[in-house]
Amino acid sequence: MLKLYGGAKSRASIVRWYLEEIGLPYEFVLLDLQAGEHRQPEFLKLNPMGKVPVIVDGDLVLWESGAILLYLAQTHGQLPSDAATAAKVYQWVLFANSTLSQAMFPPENRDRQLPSLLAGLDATLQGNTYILGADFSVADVALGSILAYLQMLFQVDLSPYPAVEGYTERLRSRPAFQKGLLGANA
Ligand SMILES: N[C@@H](CCC(=O)N[C@@H](CS)C(=O)NCC(=O)O)C(=O)O
Repeated sequence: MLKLYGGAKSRASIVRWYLEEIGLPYEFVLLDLQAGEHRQPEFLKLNPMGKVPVIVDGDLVLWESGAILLYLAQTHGQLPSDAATAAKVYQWVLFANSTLSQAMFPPENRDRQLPSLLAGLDATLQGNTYILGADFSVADVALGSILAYLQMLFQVDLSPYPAVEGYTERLRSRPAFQKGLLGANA
């Protein structure tokens, strides 16, 4: 069975959300990050960077939540076969994990960068149910997780961006979001 290593309130919850979406059984290995379990030699053999999440799937050891999401999507038939359409999925996963994530910290980034990013997202989401259009995809997990963190951790007010706010509410109502992103140790 696939093993997912994470900490309480860590980005492992992003992967848990997607595992719940695709219905793949997994074992969650909870590390005590406060106690530094992720810096112990045994864990550094899995991820020399000393970060969670990490998955172990058979012989594959993989870290970086975005890479894990894309691997799971590909191995579960959830990535478009056409390269140009798949590239749009990569675009949004990378945007969430780099550009949008970097706008969360430090606080001055939130002031400087978030308004234009949220305005761009709002324009994209107008008339769309999900970020790529009508269908939910792994890109929504990557993006929706960071938007949820912005609300939960930093109380970012999304009301000036009604399409983004509606999108986060749609994602929040999904059972897999509730279980993966908000459930035990999420
Ligand atoms: N870009 C990485 C970020 C990983 C990351 O920073 N994880 C945090 C937990 S949310 C961590 O392991 N922190 C422990 C540390 O840096 O000591 C990803 O998305 O997987």
